[in-house]
Amino acid sequence: MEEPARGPRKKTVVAVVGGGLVGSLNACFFAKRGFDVEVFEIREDIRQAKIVRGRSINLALSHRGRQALKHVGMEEKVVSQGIPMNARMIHSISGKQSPIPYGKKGQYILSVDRANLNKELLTAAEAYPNTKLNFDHKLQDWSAETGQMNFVRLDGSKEHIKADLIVGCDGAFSAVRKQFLRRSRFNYSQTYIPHGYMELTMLPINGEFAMKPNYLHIWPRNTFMMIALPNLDKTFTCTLFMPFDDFEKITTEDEVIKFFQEYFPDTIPLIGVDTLKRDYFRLPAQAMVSVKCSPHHIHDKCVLMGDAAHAVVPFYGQGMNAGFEDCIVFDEIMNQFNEDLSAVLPEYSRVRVPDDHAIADLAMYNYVEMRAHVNSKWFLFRQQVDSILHFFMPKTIIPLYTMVTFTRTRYHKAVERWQWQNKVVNHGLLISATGAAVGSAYLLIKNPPNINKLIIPAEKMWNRIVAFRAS
Ligand code: FAD
Ligand code: EGU
Repeated sequence: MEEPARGPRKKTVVAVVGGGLVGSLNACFFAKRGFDVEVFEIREDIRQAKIVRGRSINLALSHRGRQALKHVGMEEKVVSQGIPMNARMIHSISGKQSPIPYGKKGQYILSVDRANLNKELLTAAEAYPNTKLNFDHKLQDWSAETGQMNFVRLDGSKEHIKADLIVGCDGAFSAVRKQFLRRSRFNYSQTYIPHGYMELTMLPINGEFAMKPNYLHIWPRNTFMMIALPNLDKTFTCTLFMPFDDFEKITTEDEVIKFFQEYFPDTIPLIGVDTLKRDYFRLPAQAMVSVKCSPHHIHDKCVLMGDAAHAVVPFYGQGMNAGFEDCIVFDEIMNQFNEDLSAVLPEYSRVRVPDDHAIADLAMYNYVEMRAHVNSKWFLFRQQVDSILHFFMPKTIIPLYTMVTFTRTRYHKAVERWQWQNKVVNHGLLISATGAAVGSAYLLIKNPPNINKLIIPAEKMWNRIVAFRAS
């Protein structure tokens, strides 16, 4: 890499491995600081490719992600291409729809198109004169000693490239991370959950959205769940979450329809019987993995961000948001330590690991919670309890999803606060229950009931038992 005559610039070369959501955003952050940035991405340029295959089609963008986009001047552009979702819409089996707002008026999350967001970020990164995008570059391995990376291209050729800093943004199955695994005192855990997911498209009906657009539609059915997010082209992308075992039990078109008739009957006319039969078998269900590791860096040479550092299950809508926030946190520490990488990288791990672990745990916790007993009634009930408590004690009780989704409260602080709130609430309940018990005891002593009226005659009791056994 020759140094072109382009005025004063730093010698430090930053290699961003992975040109996905976090990699392309991170390239902007490093380019803005004036580093020489090289992005290496295994795929072809998605802005030219005709078919983009990838993971989920749309995503929920919330406060943390927006703040990161704002740092590189991309917030407005991305927001203008997103669809606000002001509330969830809970669909019960009977087809009843109940909205639950995310917060006050004007508090909303955004449904954004993954491919479009990625394209915009690549274009933004490329606009910096000190950034170069290298597509069709697959990282094979690299050396922590020399900083040399080995790439393979589609034509089989190899390239060996050196960088001062390697930023691993290559996703949940990170090749950059592989080198971490060989080192002593590196912690690593990965868990596949028994659920898979499948995406189904709900087309517009008479040129209009098939359901209300400004909602995150949810069909909670204990072990099954479906979620739908709106797209700009007036379609919805429905994501069905279900244990792999159950996906495998459905093998014929008729079984698909039967399954939907039983659990998601209101969606059949909206998706359409034929579309449903076709889409269900188009792609097999996809797996979901949770990855935690620490530290997130090696010396002053390499740092992991985004899914490469913390793949989380999607049950909080935070994977991308957390990855985007990684970029802000790193940037803040760069300011604090004057871009001295030997100080910045350890500090980044120290500060960020607890938060990345916290969001991975929260997402997993919510997965377990949802599949255990969350049907539409329970979901409505829980959210209502939260908002009632918040209404009466707005300074004391803040719902967990609010802290996670609408603030930049550090994830691990949000968890601590949530646990504290639960204690306060349980304590409150205990006091009320004790009060109620003491109160009733007092009233009973004051007005003793007629014992004879309380004892149920044996014959009546027998009738009850028979009735119970028959039911
Ligand atoms: P990726 O998006 O995986 O990008 C990694 C990039 O690296 C890719 O472009 C890949 O081609 C490239 N790469 C991989 N290996 C190499 C290599 N060896 N050499 C070179 N390049 C390589 N998050 C949210 O915030 N909100 C949501 O609503 C949401 N919903 C989700 C729903 C589902 C079903 C799933 C599965 C995830 C969801 N997420 C959501 C999470 C989100 O998709 C991820 O957190 C996000 O994509 C992570 O971005 P990333 O750039 O770190 O990784
Ligand atoms: C899952 C898959 C509702 C997109 C968690 C809420 C999600 C998303 C929720 C997917 C749920 C679950 C929250 C948001 C969001 C809710 C949240 C989950 C977007 C606790 C495209 N989750 N998701 N919680 O509160 O905080 O609405 O695939 F069903 S956005 Cl599982 Cl806020």
